[in-house]
Amino acid sequence: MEQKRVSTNSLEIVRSSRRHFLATIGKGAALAGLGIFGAGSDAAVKGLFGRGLIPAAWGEAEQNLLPKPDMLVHSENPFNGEFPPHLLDDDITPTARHFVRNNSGIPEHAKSRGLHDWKLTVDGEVHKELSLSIDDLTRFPQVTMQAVVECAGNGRSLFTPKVDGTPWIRGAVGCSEWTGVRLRDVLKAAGLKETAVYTGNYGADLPISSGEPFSRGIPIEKAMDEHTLIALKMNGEDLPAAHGFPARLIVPGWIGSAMQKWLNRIWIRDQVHDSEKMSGYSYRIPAYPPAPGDKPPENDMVIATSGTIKSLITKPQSKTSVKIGAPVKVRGHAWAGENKVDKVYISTDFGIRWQETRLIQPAHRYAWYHWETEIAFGNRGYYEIWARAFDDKGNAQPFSQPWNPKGYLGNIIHRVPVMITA
Ligand SMILES: Nc1nc2c(c(=O)[nH]1)N[C@H]1C(S)=C(S)[C@@H](COP(=O)(O)O)O[C@H]1N2
Ligand SMILES: [Mo]
Repeated sequence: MEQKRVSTNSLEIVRSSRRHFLATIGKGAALAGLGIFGAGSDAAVKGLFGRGLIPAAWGEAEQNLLPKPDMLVHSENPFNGEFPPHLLDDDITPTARHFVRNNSGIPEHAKSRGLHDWKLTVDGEVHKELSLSIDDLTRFPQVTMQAVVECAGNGRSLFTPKVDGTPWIRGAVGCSEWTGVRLRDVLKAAGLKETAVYTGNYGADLPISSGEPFSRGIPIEKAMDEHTLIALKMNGEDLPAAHGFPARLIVPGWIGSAMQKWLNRIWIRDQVHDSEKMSGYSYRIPAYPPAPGDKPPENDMVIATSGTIKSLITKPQSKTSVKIGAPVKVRGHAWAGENKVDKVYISTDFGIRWQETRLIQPAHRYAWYHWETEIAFGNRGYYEIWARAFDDKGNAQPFSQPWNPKGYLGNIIHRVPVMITA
């Protein structure tokens, strides 16, 4: 089940996370004043946290530390936290800025980085059962690629009527660089039987209360796709504890829950994986749009796979003040699940007129597209910058989105308020 929120007030969350952070790291001087919504903190943000800069306190020794500096913490156990859009401006998301989404606790061996008894088992519909150590895995060809990881519940708090579950705003998404081995190379080594249709992925994290451990799966075709990885590194370093040390799946274009962390078993199934998290309302969406608030019968729910067309405005920061006529750089990212981003438009007059932005092609098919433009405002007052992305299949972000019982795959347009002064 999705975890209950610990607080309903995001400012409260920020304060408590910051207090925790200052207490834990004790390097408050360098990082104080970076209140996520704080007016006047922008200069500090730019100085210390400019594009590509990693907070000083987030060195190698602190890679396992949570919360990450300036994270909006939704819950501590299990740990769930995200960043506001203006802190996601980097082209490649630094580990220090990547959201963390856990259904249960982080395994002890991941925290202590113990590898001695770690093994990845591949069993089920295979000719040869495998039990691989990290050394075994590093003998397969290593691949590095940027890939968007996004929680299916990103944007959940923007659904009306409200839905249960971690109230992600817009920051449960990142595009880091992942290094590891192709899942298909490992599956080829095991030799898939003709009966293989789906993977059942398992990790070392145990449920906090009762129920099955978190486990999901992917169809064999996606498992055999050259872009699907067993990742061992994130941004060039061994995976941090929170992100699945020592190994996790990266299933590009698909919802984050497909990307099992602390991976220790891949069970090849002769049917669609039927774990708890593949059933009922878990990571499943209605086959048709229900009336808002209506829960369709379970039989009408289908497994969520690819992400949707989305964009994020990372500059300017929400509530920035600008002078009439002053140039404003607007930029951000866009991504489209299995599809390609075609265009990103922005509007500064509440959606009446739209202007196309410069779209920068991604480093890799499943990496973030970046987009940018420059605007100026001719009048004073409260305005909003709206962004709307289109994919190559004619899909676009909606102004008002269809509802679903768990608030998955929300992609309503992003609106950033700005104050224009004389
Ligand atoms: N073992 C395990 N893997 C997991 C999860 C989990 O709770 N346990 N959460 C999943 C979900 S729902 C998401 S969105 C991604 C989040 O990855 P991240 O924490 O590295 O951002 O991990 C996925 N893999
Ligand atoms: Mo997720």
